[in-house]
Amino acid sequence: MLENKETFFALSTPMGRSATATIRINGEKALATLLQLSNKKKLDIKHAKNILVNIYNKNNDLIDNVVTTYYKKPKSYTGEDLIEIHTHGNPTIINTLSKELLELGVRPAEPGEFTKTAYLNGKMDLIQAESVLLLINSTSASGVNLSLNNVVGFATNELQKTKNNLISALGLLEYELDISETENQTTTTKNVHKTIHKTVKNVKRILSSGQASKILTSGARIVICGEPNTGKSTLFNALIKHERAIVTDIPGTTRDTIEEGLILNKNNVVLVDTAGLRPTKNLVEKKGIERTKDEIKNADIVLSLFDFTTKENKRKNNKNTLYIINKVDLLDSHSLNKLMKQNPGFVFISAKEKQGIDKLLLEIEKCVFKITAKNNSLFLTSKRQENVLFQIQSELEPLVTNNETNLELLAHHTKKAIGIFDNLLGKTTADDVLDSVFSGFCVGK
Ligand SMILES: Nc1nc2c(ncn2[C@@H]2O[C@H](COP(=O)(O)OP(=O)(O)OP(=O)(O)O)[C@@H](O)[C@H]2O)c(=O)[nH]1
Ligand SMILES: [Mg+2]
Repeated sequence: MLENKETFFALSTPMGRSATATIRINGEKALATLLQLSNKKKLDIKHAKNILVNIYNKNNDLIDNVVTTYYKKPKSYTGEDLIEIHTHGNPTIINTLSKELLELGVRPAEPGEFTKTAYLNGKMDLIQAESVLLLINSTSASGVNLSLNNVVGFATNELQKTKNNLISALGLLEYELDISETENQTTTTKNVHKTIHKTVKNVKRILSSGQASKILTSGARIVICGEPNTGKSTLFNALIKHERAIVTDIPGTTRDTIEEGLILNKNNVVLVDTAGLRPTKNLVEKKGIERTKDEIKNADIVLSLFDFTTKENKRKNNKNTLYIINKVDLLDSHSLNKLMKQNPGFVFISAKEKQGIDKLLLEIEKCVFKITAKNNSLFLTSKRQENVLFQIQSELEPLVTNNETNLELLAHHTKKAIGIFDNLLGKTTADDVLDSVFSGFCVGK
């Protein structure tokens, strides 16, 4: 087992006033450090059991009366000796204890170092480690559930199964290459193709769950777009329920994108107001419009807004776009009925008078459900995982689409794909990849 010779510590709970705060100390000197802090030669402390002790600074002044838990290696989160000190949640106590730990030669942890140590000691694979980060940052109950599933190894097991199938296929190929008999070759190729086909299908399914995963953990990105003056900012303000965006009757009022996180019905979302789309020579407006276009590309759901005077409402059949006609308060019921007949599938609202907003919220909810509901089994949790899965797909897919029969080529690409799977689970991962994974963590996890 890999061992970190250095002992490090971090505050694992947010800094501030609270009933308790937790400082974790990890490494070979963790227990010795606790003895020093408590001024004792020996403590009656057992794995995963709490004890109550007084801790002191080097001048023998009492720092606090604390509950402490000892996790003996290798049964701890990190796989190394780990001590948790639960102090009273006062910043002065935390600062004094931190200062004392530094004096005792315990260094501060880097972001994600506890989880990175757990990974390096084989306590979890990279997918589980990444899911810990997501678990902390998830903004909804479903996001927490899916991250938790991955932390306990749900995704890992599924991926391991897929990798094992490829290993069996490679076994068949290598056996065939050694004793090559033409008749068997056809059966082998058929079986190998079947496995590769299944793997590609599985990889594509996992890839398609990426958007659902992002929505459940970070919230859907909902972008309001349309021509200037259609009432985008008015709708934005109506949905967030305060006057955040500037509204005027001058077309081209909104120049930059404005976003705000909120809960729409039960869904966590990030709502984005954008600059109106129109041809322009104005440099500032042009830049704003470029941003609008980027936002539309990155959106999970687009709210495409028109006002009823727009001559021809060209309705492109874009995925996850809701088409809305605004300012219906200016119409009499006869004209509104006519407009509704002419534009089936549109949502009709008055952002100013807050009419039709409930119906719009319902449509947004349906849209979120459509994207997230069909993907309830396995979830991607990072861009890194997505990139690696794309690599596996591009290694294997051509073999089935080209109906590749050359056994050596089949073996070569299958072997490569197996190697990439190891990358995904983090069994063979370059240091820079690890750094980028763990730098996103908070200190103390
Ligand atoms: N009658 C009526 N007027 C509205 C409604 N929604 C917006 N308006 C008016 O339309 C004008 C433009 O509204 P904004 O919300 O600034 O429009 P926008 O789409 O954000 O415009 P840009 O930022 O310039 O692209 C303002 O005078 C609003 O008061 C509505 O539902 N009914
Ligand atoms: Mg605006």
